[in-house]
Amino acid sequence: MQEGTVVKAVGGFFFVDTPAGEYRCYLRGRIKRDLVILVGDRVKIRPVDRENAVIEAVLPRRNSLIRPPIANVDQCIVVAALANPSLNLKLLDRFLVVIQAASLEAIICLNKTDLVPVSEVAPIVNLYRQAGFVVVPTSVRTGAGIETLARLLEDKISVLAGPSGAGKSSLLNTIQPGFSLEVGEISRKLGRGRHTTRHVELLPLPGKGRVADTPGFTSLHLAGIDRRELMYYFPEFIELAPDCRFNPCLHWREPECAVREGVKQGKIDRGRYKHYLDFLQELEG
Ligand SMILES: Nc1nc2c(ncn2[C@@H]2O[C@H](COP(=O)(O)OP(=O)(O)O)[C@@H](O)[C@H]2O)c(=O)[nH]1
Ligand SMILES: [Mg+2]
Ligand SMILES: [Zn+2]
Repeated sequence: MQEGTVVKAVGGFFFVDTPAGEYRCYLRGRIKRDLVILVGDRVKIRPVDRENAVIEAVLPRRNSLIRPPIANVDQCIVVAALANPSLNLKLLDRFLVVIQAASLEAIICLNKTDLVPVSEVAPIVNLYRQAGFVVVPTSVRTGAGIETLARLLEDKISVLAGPSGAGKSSLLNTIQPGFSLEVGEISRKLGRGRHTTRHVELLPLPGKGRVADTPGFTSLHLAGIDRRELMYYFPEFIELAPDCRFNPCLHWREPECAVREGVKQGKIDRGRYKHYLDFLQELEG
């Protein structure tokens, strides 16, 4: 038996990447009924010949996403353009919440640095680094940051998220020219058109990493997140929260709240805190 990762599911077959190469696999009738196999699943296979194999077992998942349907994702890279389309920090913060709520590591890629002066890039990079995130400023035009981004994708299963036009496809094409993903393509409307049946595939990157070929987190509803849980997706709050007078503290109107104090003292960014309150209110209904 061999262990591998399901990288594609097409027409009842599962393509499984193993140290001995890729196999086209099918499911044994016995386990077919009670198993839903997702791209990203780790499976045990029994080769029939050098190209075909039978899936004997599916290993427990670390996590799974619904849209796109994919298991065992290590991280999600939020790609936000610094300009064109203009940077929307509330939308970025919303992406960060939704990604962390799905138990994924969130990494921020600030793309199109070529379109804004350096003096405008640094404050945003610092803001999010101080909040506790890994931030990579990139430009497909100048090549800045591309190697750093490529290194972050090594050996990992990643999905890219972020608004349409931010440069997700361009970045992947630069890292792996073989992809030839369409650039400047209008975002696909889910639930309509011929793309709805489009399969998910984990594309191979240089350095053994893989990336989902569809943008992740197209739905950014906060629904399902507990209001008391929201604060954990603002990593910069965590350090200060133990000093709040109340426990638990929503860091909203409670007296002697260390997080609010941190905002006043400039330890926590006012904009981030505002977005936290906005999301908290959104979760009230
Ligand atoms: N100036 C500039 N334009 C970029 C950069 N990256 C992507 N673009 C352009 O932005 C547009 C949208 O890119 P695309 O990769 O399709 O974005 P996606 O919707 O996130 O996949 C295209 O016209 C790209 O050529 C960059 O770093 N700098
Ligand atoms: Mg694209
Ligand atoms: Zn508090």
